[in-house]
Amino acid sequence: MASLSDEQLRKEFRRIDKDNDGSITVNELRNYYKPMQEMIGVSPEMAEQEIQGLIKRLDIDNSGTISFEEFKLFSTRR
Ligand SMILES: [Ca+2]
Repeated sequence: MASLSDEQLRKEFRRIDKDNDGSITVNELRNYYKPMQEMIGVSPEMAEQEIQGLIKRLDIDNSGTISFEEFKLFSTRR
């Protein structure tokens, strides 16, 4: 995810934001991320830890959800 364009980021964001309300909840992130983790052989416990870690890093204003701005900040920082 090093050099994603704004448009790519939006696409990615929309893919995770299942109900399209413009913010990603823990559940939405989990639904998106967990199957991917399991596919590459990560245990559910590890996947859950990853997800919790991601949320903590992404949710800058501690709202419990991830806005596109937060998502973008995170993606461009790496
Ligand atoms: Ca949402």
